[in-house]
Amino acid sequence: MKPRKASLERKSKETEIVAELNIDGKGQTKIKTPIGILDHMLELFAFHGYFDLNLEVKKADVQIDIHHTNEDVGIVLGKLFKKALDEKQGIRRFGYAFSPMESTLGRTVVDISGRGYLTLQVEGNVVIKDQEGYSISYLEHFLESFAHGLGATINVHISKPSEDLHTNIETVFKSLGLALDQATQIDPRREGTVPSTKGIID
Ligand SMILES: [Mn+2]
Repeated sequence: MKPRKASLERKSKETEIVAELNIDGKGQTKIKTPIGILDHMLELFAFHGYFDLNLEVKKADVQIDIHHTNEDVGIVLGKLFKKALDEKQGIRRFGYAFSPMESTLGRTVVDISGRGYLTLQVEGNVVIKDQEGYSISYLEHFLESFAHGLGATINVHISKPSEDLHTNIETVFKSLGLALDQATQIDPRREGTVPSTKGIID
């Protein structure tokens, strides 16, 4: 099997990002964005997914706010996976995982279907405080950008959400890493073929 690696450089008027990924890695990371909580979450995600990920935001218009940076990191990460998976031969395609933290439970279901779609559902009506400049709506936008960049349907659910944003988000990024690790694994029964009745995933 050829190495499932990719690198990307994305420059826009708003941000400049360089990144490289090895899907079959050891979970080693070097992440540098201006959003501290996102660095922490991307480290957890890659560690639990056994992805080697280097990502650096070289330029960002954070003097406005973190909106563009948060979105563009999501896009780049999604595109990196898409590029490294190439024609997606032999992959399991589906993955799902749960991650508990105290009483909160994050669940992520992934289908690398070619269609970018995100659903994020937070159970109940707990008021989750914004923290470290981040919020649930930034999380949602990040995941949406990632789903579109990758071409995956991603369904995320947070049960018994905490008032603490960090806890909620951490269960999401850990379960996303675990689910994506499963979905990107090679199933020897599919060897050399694309896991779709259509014959392609584009
Ligand atoms: Mn943490």
